[in-house]
Amino acid sequence: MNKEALKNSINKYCKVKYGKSLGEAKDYEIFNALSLALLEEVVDDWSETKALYNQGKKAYYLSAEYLMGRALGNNLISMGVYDEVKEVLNELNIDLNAIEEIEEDAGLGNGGLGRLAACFMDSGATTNIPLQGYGIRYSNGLFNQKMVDGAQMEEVDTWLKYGDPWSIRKDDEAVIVEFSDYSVKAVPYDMPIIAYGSKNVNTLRLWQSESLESFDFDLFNKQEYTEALKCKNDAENISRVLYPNDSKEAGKLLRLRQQYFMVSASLKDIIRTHKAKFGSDFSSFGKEHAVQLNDTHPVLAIPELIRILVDEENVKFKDALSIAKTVFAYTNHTILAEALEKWDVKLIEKLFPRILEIIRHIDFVFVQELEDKGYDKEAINEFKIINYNQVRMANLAIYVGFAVNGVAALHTDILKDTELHNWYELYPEKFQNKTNGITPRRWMRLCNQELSAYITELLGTESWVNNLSELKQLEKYIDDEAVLNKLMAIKKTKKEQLAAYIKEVEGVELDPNSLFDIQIKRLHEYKRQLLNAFYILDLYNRLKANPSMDIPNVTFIFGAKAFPGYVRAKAIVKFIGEIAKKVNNDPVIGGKMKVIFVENYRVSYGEKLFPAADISKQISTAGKEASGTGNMKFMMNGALTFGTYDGANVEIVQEAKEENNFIFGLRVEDIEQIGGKYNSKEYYEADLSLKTVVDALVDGTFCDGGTGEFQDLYNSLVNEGDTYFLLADFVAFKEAEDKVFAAYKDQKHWAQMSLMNIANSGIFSSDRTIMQYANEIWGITPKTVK
Ligand code: 26V
Repeated sequence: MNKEALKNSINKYCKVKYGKSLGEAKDYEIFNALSLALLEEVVDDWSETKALYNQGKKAYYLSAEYLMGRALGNNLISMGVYDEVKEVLNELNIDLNAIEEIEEDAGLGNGGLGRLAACFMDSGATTNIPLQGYGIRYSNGLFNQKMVDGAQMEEVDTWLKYGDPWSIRKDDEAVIVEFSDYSVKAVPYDMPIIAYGSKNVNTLRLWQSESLESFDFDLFNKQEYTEALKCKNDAENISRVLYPNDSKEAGKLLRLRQQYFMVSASLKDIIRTHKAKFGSDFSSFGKEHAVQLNDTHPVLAIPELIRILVDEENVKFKDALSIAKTVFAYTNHTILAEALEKWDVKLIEKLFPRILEIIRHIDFVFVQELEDKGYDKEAINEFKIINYNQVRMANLAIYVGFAVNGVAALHTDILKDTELHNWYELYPEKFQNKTNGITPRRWMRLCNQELSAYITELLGTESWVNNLSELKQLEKYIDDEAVLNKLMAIKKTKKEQLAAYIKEVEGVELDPNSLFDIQIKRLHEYKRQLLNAFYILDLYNRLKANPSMDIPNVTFIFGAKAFPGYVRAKAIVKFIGEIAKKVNNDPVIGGKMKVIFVENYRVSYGEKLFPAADISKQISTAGKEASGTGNMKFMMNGALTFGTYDGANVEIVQEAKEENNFIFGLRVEDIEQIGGKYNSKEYYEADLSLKTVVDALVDGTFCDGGTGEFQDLYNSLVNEGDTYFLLADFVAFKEAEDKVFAAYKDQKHWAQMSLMNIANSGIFSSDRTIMQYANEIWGITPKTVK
């Protein structure tokens, strides 16, 4: 990269966009000018990549969520110019770090499923796979979380407020999406996904919904201004927010509209590229295109493809269904019943009656197939796509999809053995496992530059960044004191950096010499943040009773957003806030332990938290966490897993060995065995320390502001069966924590355990995952731009 040319380019964009010299520009203006200057460097490679990919089979990832986070730092790493650009900016008296921090996160997702999609985009580019992402360009991403007196409040996210320099709007490729009541324009915004180590630039195409006309001229002229703008508002609402509240019918309809909007626009786009190459010959469609359905949200793509083929391209229904059966593959991301989508037939009929007709037709054919195979009526009811006037989206996906995958070995086993057992018996050949992964560019190379530099020094090359299994070579330093000391020194640096950031944004002082124990993830009962909270409260009680108790200083950090309508999740946030207040303000504790719930946990906050952790808390009820990916981010950065035998934790300890982690609690088979016989009250009554912390919900120790929320939490555990086995796992949790404290005393051994985790994290690179999708599902090979 030519430094002078880059300086000129930044200056130029600053001038033409803001009419200012660089010296006068605000940080966000510099961010935009710099981003445009960098984009300019990749656009030619981007065009070349598109042309190259158009020559063969392509895969498309359809996802309602992309939790991209910030683009600038990541793109600098991928382009291999981070240090150079830092120098250039230094020479201009600009601090790159401050410019990075001004960027808003693109938070177009909720949690793991959306972040996985973002990691897959990165890995698809880096492994040179012809993979394109499709999604929705929500103008407001996931809400911003404000903590008001320990309780969560939601504020609208305005990620576009400083502009969106990394997207290119493609007006000439807009398509029209039709609903029964009106039609809208889907306008694509393309984001470059820049490969690390090659010239490939992949595309994430996000659709924005706009009105066909800007307003109704007649109505405006009649001075009926609100009515005149109705069509514009209706259209723009479709891509306004992620998961609109669906407690009423209007919200449900909006969600359904969003899903159809996304899949209809994407399929029209795919068909347009197909026709440009093959005209109206669709016989090779499945050889040219593979569509991965990220959970059930994009499953309407199936009837939409059939609709287009039958109604617009003169293909017979039977042939269209056969084509669809070669195109779609479905990933299941959860076994929680509440997340398995079902849509009322009435709603589908209201918005797109033809789609309902097609779904009915598919179901009819499916039932015939089952009858031919000799299934009886009862068995057929289990499989049917439409049942009790609801369309079961997963059933549609599994019947038409040619592959179905879970996201970790245990999760796939559970799908095969229990949740989808009947489907597995019907179509054993469709089922596959694809254990999740994370991109080492963002989750190591960018967010932990100190550790990355040191690994490169030890291995003598940076090739580990896109060949992560090379980390295994680090095992040879297991007894090397200098290496172990350096690893601990780097961890300390990351803890100091986090502490400084938390001091700045939260106003809370943390001790970087204490053990950092971190639980960051969506707030959900099955993830059991409440169990962690109970443990912390119990530790506090013990420390109060015995202030000279022999434990290392410890800092418990939480980060989580609770879904706005999820009352219990919000109550848990409040409860943790109450505990934090009590513990942090108690002079007897004197800094031995501290609790903090950080505000507005998101991708960019995660980049500061993961590298600073000593302990990674992964304590979901066995069988409930499909995979988890935060667990992998912690591991790669040298934290030890404190967790249950669940999701990818199982594979983490398989790789890094159980003795280098802290595994506790009931396993899937234990829970199956206990089954309906579980009596949480027995556990509650059997252990006084447990009873004391559970009672704290209701005995006046803490205040829920008179809402009764804490009483409801209490009831869920003591009187309503404790669905997630918190009380049953409490004692095992405590014992495992004792082992953590004992182990932390031996810093050398701790460093060895940490090294083992880093060295064995290679398999959790999403490069490995995406290559498995390409080889084993899509039948696609890499294509590298020369
Ligand atoms: C989402 C929501 C959002 C609204 C409130 C209720 C609710 C309940 C469940 C879900 C889960 C949606 C699916 C999901 O995000 N699954 C996650 O996918 C990750 C990537 O495969 C995986 O690592 C996580 O274990 C899994 O929970």
